[in-house]
Amino acid sequence: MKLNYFSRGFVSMFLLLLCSQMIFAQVTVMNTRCENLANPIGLDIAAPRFSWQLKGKERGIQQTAYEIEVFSGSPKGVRAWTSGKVNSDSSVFVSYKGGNLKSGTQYFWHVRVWDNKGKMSKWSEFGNWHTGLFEASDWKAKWIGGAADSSSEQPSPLLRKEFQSAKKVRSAIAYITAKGMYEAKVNGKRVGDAYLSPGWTSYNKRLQYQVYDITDMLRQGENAIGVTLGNGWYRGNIGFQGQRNYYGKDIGLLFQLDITYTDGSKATVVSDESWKTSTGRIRSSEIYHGEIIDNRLEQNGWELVGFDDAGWKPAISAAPYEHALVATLNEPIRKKEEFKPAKMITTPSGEKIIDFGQNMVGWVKVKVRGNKGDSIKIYHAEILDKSGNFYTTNLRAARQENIYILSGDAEEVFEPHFTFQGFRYIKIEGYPGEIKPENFTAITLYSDMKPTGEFTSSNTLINQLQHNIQWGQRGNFLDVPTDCPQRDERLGWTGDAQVFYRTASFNFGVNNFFSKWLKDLALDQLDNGSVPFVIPNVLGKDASGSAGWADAATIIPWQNYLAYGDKKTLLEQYASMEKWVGFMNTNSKDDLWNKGFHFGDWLFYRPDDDNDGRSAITDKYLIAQCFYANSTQLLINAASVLGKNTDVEKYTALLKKIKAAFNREYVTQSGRLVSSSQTAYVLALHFDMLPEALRQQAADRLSENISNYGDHLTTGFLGTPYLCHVLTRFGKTEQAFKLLMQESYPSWLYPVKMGATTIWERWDGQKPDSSFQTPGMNSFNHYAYGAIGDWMYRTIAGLDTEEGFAGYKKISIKPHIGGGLNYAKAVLQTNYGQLSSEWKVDAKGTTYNFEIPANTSAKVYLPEAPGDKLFENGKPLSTSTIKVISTEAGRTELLLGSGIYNLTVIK
Ligand code: RAM
Repeated sequence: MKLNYFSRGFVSMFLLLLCSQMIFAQVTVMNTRCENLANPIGLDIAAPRFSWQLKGKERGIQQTAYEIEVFSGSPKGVRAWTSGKVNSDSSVFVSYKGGNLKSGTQYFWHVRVWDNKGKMSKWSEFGNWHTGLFEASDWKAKWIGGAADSSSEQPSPLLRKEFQSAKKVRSAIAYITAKGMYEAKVNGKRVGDAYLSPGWTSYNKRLQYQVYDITDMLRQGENAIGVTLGNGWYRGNIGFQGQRNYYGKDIGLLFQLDITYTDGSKATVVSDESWKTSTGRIRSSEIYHGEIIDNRLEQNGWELVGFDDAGWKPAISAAPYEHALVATLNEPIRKKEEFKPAKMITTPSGEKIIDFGQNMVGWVKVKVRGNKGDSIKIYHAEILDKSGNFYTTNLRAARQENIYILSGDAEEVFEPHFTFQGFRYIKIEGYPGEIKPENFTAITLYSDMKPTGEFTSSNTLINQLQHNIQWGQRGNFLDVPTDCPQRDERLGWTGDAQVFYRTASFNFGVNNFFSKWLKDLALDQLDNGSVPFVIPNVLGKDASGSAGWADAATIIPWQNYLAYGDKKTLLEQYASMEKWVGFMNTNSKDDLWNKGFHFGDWLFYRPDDDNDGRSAITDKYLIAQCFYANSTQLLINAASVLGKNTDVEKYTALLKKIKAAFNREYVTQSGRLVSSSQTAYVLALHFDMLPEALRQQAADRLSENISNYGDHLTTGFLGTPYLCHVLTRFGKTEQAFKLLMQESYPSWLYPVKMGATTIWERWDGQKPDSSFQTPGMNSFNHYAYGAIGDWMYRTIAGLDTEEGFAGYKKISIKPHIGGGLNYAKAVLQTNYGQLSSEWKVDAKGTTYNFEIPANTSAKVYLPEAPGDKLFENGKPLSTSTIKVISTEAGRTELLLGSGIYNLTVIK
């Protein structure tokens, strides 16, 4: 047959199409990240790790090989590395293995993969990262300080510099940090969208700098830089004993701008004594106490070219920073949600109040018109008292008030810079004219972690609880995990962080946030291995070593490994983990750690009318021994993942002795614990302290204890996170559901019923008669008890990483139906992609919907009996390709490859 020209063309096109279909797999590579971030700027990691996700329509997609290419300067630049085709199913945390990376350089990378059908994907889109400054000698800038005046107010120094940018700019990269806090402007525009920079690290050990691409902000010719400094954590009041200047008396700036012109020539603008300084409108700023802004003192145009700075002084040359300058690893603090007033209230005592409807962390932007010298005061509170008046006693010494003084020029807009407030309500004083809702906007500020998890159910109270948990995390993940955001505390309490870690890792991407904080933990750890109560440690070395707090050193790195498969952080923390176990070991006698100060099961149930001995007191040394064992176990786990076999042996032998000592000291022959509290049984069971034969009876005692309290929990910070997990493990999920659904105090839903919008520090922060718990310790935004979120995700929805496989490479889905719910769903953005589990119950039966990301597989355990009728997409399961691993009474185990599944069970 002869083909004419047209049909020949058609056929070859068709063949080409067919070929490309054969060559290119159905999979696409997407969501590429470098060190968990999309196109990060300022990484000082010598071998950054790449991650990507596979997407495709088919089920059961697995990666069999990958290839990565890295170029410097541009996607068409010099090739810095090619991995070649590597046979591997790794798509998360694949390390760069090329030559040494250069300082201050942008690198571009892409990746392609081969799937389990032998097909190759297209190259991904290019991702990039910009390296930080690897060597101290890369810094040409000098530390400078600003104007100070003798007033006790400590006004914010302003620093300015004009410079020429002679030619057309190809790139302009600014490296900035401060002792204190900074806000930088170039030609009057704010540099970047991060707040409270440079964030908080253990400043007496290391300080993070930030990197900004400001190419678009420069003009050919004259340019101006203006930087404002604030006290911040560095020298402001921090800690609850009124202390100041913890890290030093002087704040300062380090600024370096590296310009590359289009002709390839370079110029650098640095902070030095040629800069000028003065003060302006920010008269005082303090983290706890708020900010005072006096617009009458604004130096108009000071951050612009041509400003007359004749009256300004030369910047003071400041002492260089003596410790490590490091690039920023975690997401910066950014402005997030905005809230308009929900209600305007005049209280019984006549106060003018705005209710924003949500307890949050950030500040309020205020618009106003008035006369020169008018002064507005904005006070912040989390809650109203019994009579409906503004309540601030629980803030202790923290004033959290912003004072704005008007210049009288047209409309003025105020918002603070170097402070933050924990609040739902504001009280306004001195506002000229009518207080109108449109002039007040609440803005939240927190570390810009990626939202990764959602849990929803058919119960609105539980949904509100989940909302409160997430809002507790938003407000308190402010560069460090703080205990609370409002009173004179706001510190990185280690205990709180460890109890909440697992829940946190469901709700948001916290891998970088915690990797950064753990570095400070290791640095602040004492030489004897003890771990401070708070990180960064501002309470002194004696404030350390409490069981359940110091164990953040072992618990968080391990759980971070489980949640993300992050072996590098585990390896980096290993020495710190070992040191902490070493501390407990050194302080033990006959393998019993029963020395030192411990917070114990902090804020456990202790009713006011406690004359019937019902306080749920747990022996603090019993607790300590449990955590000693747990930390040792986690050290063994880490050692085994990291291939440290001698350590595995050494610590396994130690663990045996720790448990034996526990049983000698705290357990009767029949298995009763010396403290018959819920927490005692929970810890003993969760950490496998008891011999196998004594476990079930202990679980029964726990269960009986709960029933004796009328299905109420009595646990504090340390028992609460594991309580429901232990009940589930010992076949008592129904009782765990009862605790979760309990609406009367003490319970998770009691605060919800009382109108909470965040998690409270205490089970009864506000009593049923609306009176308050003791004001010295009564935060309404304290995430610790939000640790129940972990059980909701892992047990109700049943989402977990399979034991022995970290980071959801292999998944376990084990839903639990109960609590009167007829619907529950959890979604988690894993490193591999979206994972979800949903169940619905109705009269006909149960429906399950699952989504399993590509390059993973999931073992699904359905609580159904073999006799039940199982369907996939309406067809009997037996006719589908789904592999049934096993069936036994009350359980069917399936193996699912990636894809979307709909399973129904007809009763
Ligand atoms: C409180 C903190 C924190 C707790 C410690 C023991 O002051 O708020 O929540 O961990 O004490």
